[in-house]
Amino acid sequence: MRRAQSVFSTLLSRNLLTSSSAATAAAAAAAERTLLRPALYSTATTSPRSRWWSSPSPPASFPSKSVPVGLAGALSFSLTLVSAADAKEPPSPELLPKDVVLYQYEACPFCNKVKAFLDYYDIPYKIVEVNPLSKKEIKWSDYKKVPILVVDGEQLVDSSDIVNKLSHRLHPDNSVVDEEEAKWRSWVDEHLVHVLSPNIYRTTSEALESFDYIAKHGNFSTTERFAAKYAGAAIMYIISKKLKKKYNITDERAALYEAAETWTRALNGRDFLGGSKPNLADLAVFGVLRPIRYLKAGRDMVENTHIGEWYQRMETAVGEPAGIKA
Ligand SMILES: N[C@@H](CCC(=O)N[C@@H](CS)C(=O)NCC(=O)O)C(=O)O
Repeated sequence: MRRAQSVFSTLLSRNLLTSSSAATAAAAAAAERTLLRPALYSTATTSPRSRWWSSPSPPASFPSKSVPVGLAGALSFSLTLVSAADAKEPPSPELLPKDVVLYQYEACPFCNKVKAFLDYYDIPYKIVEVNPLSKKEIKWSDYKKVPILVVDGEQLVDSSDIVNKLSHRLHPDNSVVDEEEAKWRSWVDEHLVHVLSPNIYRTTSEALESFDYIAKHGNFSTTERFAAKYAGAAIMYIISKKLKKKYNITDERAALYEAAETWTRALNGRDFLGGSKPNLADLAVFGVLRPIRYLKAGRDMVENTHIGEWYQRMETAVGEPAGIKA
């Protein structure tokens, strides 16, 4: 990865930074550090549940999920809502943390994994969008990545560890390790996340689509925003080809479809891997896929595999991202 980064730094400085403006150079630095991660999009659908805090609307620039029309469609949609509402697991109020702050990049798959957990369990949280260039919002921490979750003043880092700790807090009596759940959570961190970048930066237009979202929703100054979109898309288009090699991916779309089908097969006819309710593996897969769902890669994935029904059940069960901008 380091070699890929330096290659791209060089390429960028030779070919793209003709004006060598500070903002574009800063965007290049950001691309090296941050934009190696998938450009992600948190989407939303109408939640059947009431929320403690109001939810943000989905970005207008993104196509929203289509809802089936007609009697059969309406019926199946209502049934989905009913079963998803049943799937909800509200924790007892005395176990809920009082103050939760998520330091994140909107586009980060690991951050979205944590958000899927918080949203599913209706844990109210505030969001601090970190500027990937200056990272000034997390200067107070020794940890230089996101997500960072501050729970009642305690710093938690690393998405899977964060979820483990929160889950233990909500279910203190549950010490049994579910091996199937653990296996698929590892699969998300070790396989699924690596398939994402090569897909969302696969072509120049897909890279631009991804960075259009990142530039709009990331914490950038106006000048950084413009530079981030075009320099970031160019860099990531090239880096994604390196990532393909690094993770031995020959056809990125085939790898994405294969991952989606592998997950669907793992469900083995169940609504969720957890059975009638999502477990931590369902939340992890959903969390990392959520930002790409309405990008071209995610649309292609749903059109060409069997993952769509599970994804829709998860959207309904988890509900809208409910974080409040701090
Ligand atoms: N294993 C960590 C990975 C976190 C991570 O790599 N986050 C990326 C953003 S998606 C990051 O902060 N990279 C450092 C940077 O942006 O400088 C987790 O699961 O939380």
